[in-house]
Amino acid sequence: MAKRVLITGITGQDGYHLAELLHEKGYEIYGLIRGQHNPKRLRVATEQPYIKLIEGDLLDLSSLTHAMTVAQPDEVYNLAAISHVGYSFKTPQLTADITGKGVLNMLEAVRQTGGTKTVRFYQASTSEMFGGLDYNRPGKGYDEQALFHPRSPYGVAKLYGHWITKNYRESYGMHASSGILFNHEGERRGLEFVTRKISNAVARIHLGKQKYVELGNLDAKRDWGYAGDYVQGMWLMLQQAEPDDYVLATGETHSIQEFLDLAFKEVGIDDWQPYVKQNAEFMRPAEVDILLGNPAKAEKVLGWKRQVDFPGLVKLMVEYDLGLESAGSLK
Ligand code: NDP
Ligand code: GDR
Repeated sequence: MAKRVLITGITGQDGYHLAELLHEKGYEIYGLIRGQHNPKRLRVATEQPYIKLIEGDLLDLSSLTHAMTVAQPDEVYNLAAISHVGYSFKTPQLTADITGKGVLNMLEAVRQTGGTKTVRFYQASTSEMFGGLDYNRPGKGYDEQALFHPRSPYGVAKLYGHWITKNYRESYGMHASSGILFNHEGERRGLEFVTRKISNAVARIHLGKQKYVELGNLDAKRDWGYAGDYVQGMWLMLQQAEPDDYVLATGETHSIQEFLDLAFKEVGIDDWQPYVKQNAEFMRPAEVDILLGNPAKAEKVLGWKRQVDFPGLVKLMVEYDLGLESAGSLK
């Protein structure tokens, strides 16, 4: 019998890659979709017709218990969230409700539909919980034992989600695991995130459709991997006999300026300065200056290893956007 899975956040970047992976593995896939008129429904129906969509919202427990009843899943991946750090400063309460309390709602839906001992649960935790301040292991990177010090409403809400997942594991014996994932990007990344904003702008500038790109802080450093590699790690976590928490990261950190260097070089531009303007609108009230992860535990226990390196990631994103923007326009 095919395994059954319920994925929240199915219209997001990770929902796309995870569904592709689980489809290859023969899963029967259910995806939660919100809103009475969600334009992304058409994209999913066209590109991934094997996904059965169920209407629901992380804010509405009744819709989540209904989704559980329909999907009868063996595995639940809770990927839904307000996921943009900058936006979370503008909507702190909504972020707390969706990104924080929404996790509790999903866990309760599993419990209330009798899945405590049968359903395996994945929570999308994040390196934003570390916040970059207590960077007390230079060169070694944050691992599962590092101190949390979130620096945004998003990071704080995710920390609640992280701990409530642990609490359901300890209280009810649920097979509930959190992946503490560092930034992962790719051709499906939303245009509001810095890597995709750059790769898309580079393609448009090359094609004469745009003159420059406006960015915020160019000095921040991130541990950037490829989303397709990271969903493999999520799946591996739920295949373990025991639930646990794991960091997924590359173990390398690069600045936004390094990303710009490589991205513009892809289209033959060595000096990107004339094409980048700084705009305070994209600065955050509190910034995470540097993130570097230590994936040693995931590599040892799960046998997980990222495949795409930093130059490979930048290249694949710019190439994808050159293809898209040559064919039409995303904007
Ligand atoms: P995206 O922003 O691409 O996707 C977020 C998804 O959440 C969308 O499908 C969105 O639906 C859905 N969603 C938002 N609010 C609700 C709600 N109230 N009810 C139901 N669904 C909702 O995020 P990613 O795919 O990049 O990330 C997946 C998860 O992993 C997120 O939780 C994110 O915080 C976390 N994470 C991501 C990392 C990364 O680098 N990508 C790193 C670490 C953690 P809609 O399309 O309708 O808006
Ligand atoms: P992040 O990703 O905040 O790390 O969260 P994002 O790409 O938004 O920002 C990365 C860094 O780039 C700086 N920056 C800009 N960011 C955006 N979005 N737009 C700009 O114009 C810009 N200019 C500079 C930011 O200040 C920041 O330092 C992502 C999300 O996927 C989270 O959901 C996830 O949990 C973390 O990664 C790990």
